[in-house]
Amino acid sequence: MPRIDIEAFEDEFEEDHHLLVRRPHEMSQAARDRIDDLGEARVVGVDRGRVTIELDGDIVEGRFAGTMRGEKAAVGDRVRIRPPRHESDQARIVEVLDRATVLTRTPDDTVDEERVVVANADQIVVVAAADHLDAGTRFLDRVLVAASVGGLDAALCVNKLDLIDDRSEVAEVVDRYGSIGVPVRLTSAETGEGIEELGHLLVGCWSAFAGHSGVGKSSLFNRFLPDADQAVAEIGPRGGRHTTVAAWAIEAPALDGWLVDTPGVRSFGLGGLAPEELAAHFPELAALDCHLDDCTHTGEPGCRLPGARVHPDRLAAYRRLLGSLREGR
Ligand SMILES: Nc1nc2c(ncn2[C@@H]2O[C@H](COP(=O)(O)OP(=O)(O)OP(=O)(O)O)[C@@H](O)[C@H]2O)c(=O)[nH]1
Ligand SMILES: [Mg+2]
Ligand SMILES: [Zn+2]
Repeated sequence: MPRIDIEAFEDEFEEDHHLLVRRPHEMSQAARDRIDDLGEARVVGVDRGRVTIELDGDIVEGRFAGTMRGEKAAVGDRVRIRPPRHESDQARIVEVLDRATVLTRTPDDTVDEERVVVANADQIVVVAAADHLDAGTRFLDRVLVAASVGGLDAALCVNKLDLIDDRSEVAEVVDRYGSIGVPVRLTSAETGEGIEELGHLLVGCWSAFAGHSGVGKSSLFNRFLPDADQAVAEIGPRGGRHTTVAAWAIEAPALDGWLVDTPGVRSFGLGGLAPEELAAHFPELAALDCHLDDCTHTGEPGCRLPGARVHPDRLAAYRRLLGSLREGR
């Protein structure tokens, strides 16, 4: 693999140079012939204007038709396609179809320019490192909101279990998120512990991995796809190197499903959300059935929060996010 200046990507990988980890094949004649019949494909990689699509088992390159200028597609998008005009040309994408689910983030909470992380995924698996659990759960609290907004399921995978001796903090996290219906899996991509249990969660659907850089997303991905060869970092003492630079979807026949590896991001902004909408995406707050209209559960007289059983860390997360979204107004 060529050496790339990873620091240059920072958090802005979408706008920067991309490295496709797997190049599409030349389009086979069979694929060309099928475009007319099928007319529909799924986006598995995006590199600026170039889009890689899966067409009934073939991975081919597509491009937007002239009429689509400015339109963006994300990994997971279903697109309507037309055959290439010339021998050397690519399949032409003429329409991005409506999304069943969408996971979006903003660079931070103060801007509302949303970027699509993945479209049409069934679930998002947040990967957290066992030796950086607090950072991981803070990331998870944000993704849970974004997943609720976008209609996906969410799960937590605590990875790098081999690096910790005392698992009491992990057990507490399992309880905290289990009680709000979030499946939690405990793994080590290094030793293989828990990989089978994680696999059960991934069977039969499109799952995307998300999380901070260096938590082990690509390493887990590779556990299910031994040939995928996703770049894995050697993390330096300062950590936080972005090794995966573009989202990529690959079929995992062993799981009868698809996996999407995404680059680590520093922050998962929720700037597209109005502060007053936030509580509806915290299931334990929505379940309060607070009869006050638009209650933000921050001391309103008659609010049902006092006396209710909400985990203090989740309540703190809610208040922190609410504060940050209000500041962004
Ligand atoms: N000890 C230990 N190391 C792990 C484990 N999983 C991954 N690693 C190591 O952690 C480093 C980062 O792993 P990656 O899989 O590249 O992490 P990533 O989340 O894909 O990172 P980005 O692509 O930058 O977002 C590599 O050196 C891996 O070998 C694990 O379970 N235990
Ligand atoms: Mg990676
Ligand atoms: Zn209330």
